[in-house]
Amino acid sequence: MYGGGTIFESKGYRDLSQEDPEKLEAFQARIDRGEKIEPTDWMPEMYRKQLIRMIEQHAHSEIIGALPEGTWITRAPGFRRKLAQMAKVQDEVGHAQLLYSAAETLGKSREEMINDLINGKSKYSNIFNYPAFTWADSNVISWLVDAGAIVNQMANAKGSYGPYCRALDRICAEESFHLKYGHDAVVHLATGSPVQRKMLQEALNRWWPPLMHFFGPSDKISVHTEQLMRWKVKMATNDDIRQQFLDMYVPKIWELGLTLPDPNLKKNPETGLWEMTEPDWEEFKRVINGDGPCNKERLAVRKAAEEKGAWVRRALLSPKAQYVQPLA
Ligand code: FAQ
Repeated sequence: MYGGGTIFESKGYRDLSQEDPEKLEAFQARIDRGEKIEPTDWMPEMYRKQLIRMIEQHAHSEIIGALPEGTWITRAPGFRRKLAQMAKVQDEVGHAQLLYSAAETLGKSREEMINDLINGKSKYSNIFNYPAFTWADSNVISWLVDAGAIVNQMANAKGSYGPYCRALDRICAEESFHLKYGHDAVVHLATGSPVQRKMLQEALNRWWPPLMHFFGPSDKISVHTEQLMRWKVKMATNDDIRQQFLDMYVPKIWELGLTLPDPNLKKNPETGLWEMTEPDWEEFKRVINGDGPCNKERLAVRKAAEEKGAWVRRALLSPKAQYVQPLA
């Protein structure tokens, strides 16, 4: 609840009234026993619908997430950093491939998913709607956005839907390299010249509020968490994951002599929980609904890529393509 009500809609995702109660009970029992659900198994329509929503949003986040760092490939300082940046961006797009394949097992085609992204019907992570003005912005994404993604994905990789969990296992292995790359780049700036330190501090100040949004709305106003936890699609609540992230990374940020732009951020020694200024959920809602600083630009780039690549897809799907011999 938020000021007396949730600011998000459940959009009928909780309606199980059409399901056979016996089947529902047997399904829940499988989940409670820790079994994996596979694509051909019986599942409630809402479980399918929720998974498509979540995996699809995750896939979109990976391809859109490649854009802010992608713009820094040509401007990365030095050949070594350019190579690493390029490899990271390529990995993110590969993660989208894995995730789209996992979502397809639930019955939604990749074409439909991409169309829903381009038309603004599907969401993707709030955080990629902010600009990466400097090289330090790109480094903060590589370190802290990847760190946040890993905390979320490590938890959900132990969830109930087989294809999603297997994709997450592979993604986490690669993300751990990204994290090391991002940390190395941040340490380089933090231990560099005063100008580099200033650039880094300013980037951190810019990215902190969207990073606190990144883990999703607080448990008091999240609409899907309760059902998704029961079905073990989410293995921890949004607040739990945010707390885990703060616990792991705030000390590391402070160790580098950097500050965070929240005067209320501190760990309560009695509860063991981090206290912070309540994120601005109205801004979050605006951004995820299309009105952030870069939403239009991000979708325009995706749309252009889709249009430019149409001839490749047409050629590959053409009946004549099957006669083309692969190169030896
Ligand atoms: N951004 O009821 P809840 C990455 C929406 S991967 C946008 O709490 P839920 C890798 C939510 O969809 C990053 N929208 O929702 C990388 C819902 O709206 P809807 C992506 C958000 O699903 C790194 C409404 O708010 N990771 O970064 C966000 O239970 C570097 C109510 O929220 C994943 O997608 C948000 N942050 O919990 C790439 C992980 N949060 O759909 C490049 C999988 C919430 O009803 C560079 N997803 N909303 O219209 C999840 O774990 C969950 O979906 C949450 C949200 C935790 C994101």
